[in-house]
Amino acid sequence: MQMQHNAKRTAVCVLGNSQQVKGTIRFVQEADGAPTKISVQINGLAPGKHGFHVHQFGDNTNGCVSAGGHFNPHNKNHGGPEDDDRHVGDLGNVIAGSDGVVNTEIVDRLVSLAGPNSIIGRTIVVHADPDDLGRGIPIIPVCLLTCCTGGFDDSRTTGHAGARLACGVVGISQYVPFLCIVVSLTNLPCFRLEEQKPAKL
Ligand SMILES: [Cu+2]
Ligand SMILES: [Zn+2]
Repeated sequence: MQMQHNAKRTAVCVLGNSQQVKGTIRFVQEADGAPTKISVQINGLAPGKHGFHVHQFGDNTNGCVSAGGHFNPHNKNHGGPEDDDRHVGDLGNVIAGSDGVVNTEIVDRLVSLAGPNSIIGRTIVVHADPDDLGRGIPIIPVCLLTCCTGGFDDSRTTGHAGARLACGVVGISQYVPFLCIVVSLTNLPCFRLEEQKPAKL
């Protein structure tokens, strides 16, 4: 079957740099400027929320640390995915079930696979702790009791999401129909709906 040329782009990230935490993240963007669909499969996490970001560099030479800070091409503060004031890389949290597995889909309006917001060649990081979405700043600016602050000085830069548990670089991929991803989770044979053709770059 001949696919019509369109601007659909796809990418994949294999999470590694960790003994326990593994995962695969797939990205599909139907056209330039369209939201990006992100299917996230991770296992080996502690149950609960984990900060989930795109970091600036695709450099994992020193593990996840060398990936730098959050991908922030427009010089904004850290925030949540729905905020206007956010890093492009701010994808919020993923939530692991009691089995330590994340299996979810995120649709993000800023993350792109081309142009200034492109995350190709950058690093996805999953963190040990929840991302506070930039809201951990104390309401009372001067607070003498440490117990009443509830805020952290890195809330507006990192979301106070703690250690980098696992990471991987986002690379250009061939298009895999979503049905195939779903079917592959069931370990049944996957019948491709159409021939894989690399997107024209
Ligand atoms: Cu991060
Ligand atoms: Zn951020």
